[in-house]
Amino acid sequence: MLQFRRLTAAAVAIGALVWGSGAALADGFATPWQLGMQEPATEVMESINSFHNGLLWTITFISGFVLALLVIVMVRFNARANPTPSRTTHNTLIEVIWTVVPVLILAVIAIFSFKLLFLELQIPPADLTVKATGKQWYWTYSYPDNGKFEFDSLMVPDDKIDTAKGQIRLLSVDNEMVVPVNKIVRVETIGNEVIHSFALPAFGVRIDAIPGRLNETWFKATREGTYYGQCSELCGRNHAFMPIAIKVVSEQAFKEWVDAANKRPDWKAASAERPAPAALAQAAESSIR
Ligand SMILES: [Cu+2]
Repeated sequence: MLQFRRLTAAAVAIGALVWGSGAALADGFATPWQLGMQEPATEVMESINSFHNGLLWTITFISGFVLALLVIVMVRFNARANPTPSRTTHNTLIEVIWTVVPVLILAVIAIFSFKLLFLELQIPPADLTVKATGKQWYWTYSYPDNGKFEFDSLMVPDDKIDTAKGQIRLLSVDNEMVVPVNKIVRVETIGNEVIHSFALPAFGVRIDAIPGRLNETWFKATREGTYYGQCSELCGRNHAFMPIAIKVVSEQAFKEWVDAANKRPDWKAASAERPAPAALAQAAESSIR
């Protein structure tokens, strides 16, 4: 009995630890011992989260129910406990039930699933558009409705990372994509030479960036902060070193940032005229170690 109590206490302690670290989730990136998904920062991600949790309860209940039936069969109807088995082979009512009930469960899941798909794929009228071009191996962001500037976003290499400034290894970049809070942002993605994938877990966004084909998605961030994602399509040697960082700021701060961006001659130049980022090869090299 004492043993059992000790075990329970240990389980509760571990649970509290995991739960506690889960509650203290950092915004925008994964943390060690994190349980569950990242803290949602858009309505879409909140819906994905609740759909995921609902499915988890459903499959847990179904698995528990099937397990319980199996245990009952093994205990009550084994050869020793039940030496003369029943000769029953069909029971129409039960057969109808075990066909219809799973169909109903799947239909209910489908309703919620389609609702979520429509929410993700029907792009509402956007307040601004940002084009994200996946390149080997960094992202270029263009702002067509805010003065047509564009810039490259490169990962901060290990030897330049400044944790005092809150930079995160393998996630922080030199120039973040900046967007205003509570505004609908349409993201257009395209690949420059191979397929990349623009993914941001806290926003519930993941869309391929394919050469020669413009894809689009959207998000509306409901909280200010910096959110991180990674290229999610194997795109070559430095696939792991082209993170996506999105800074969500107030509308006023966004306007100021746009004004400053429009004054940078290097950001006004078209990508063909811009020199390829020289730091890139070196940055990737130092991170691979
Ligand atoms: Cu990539």
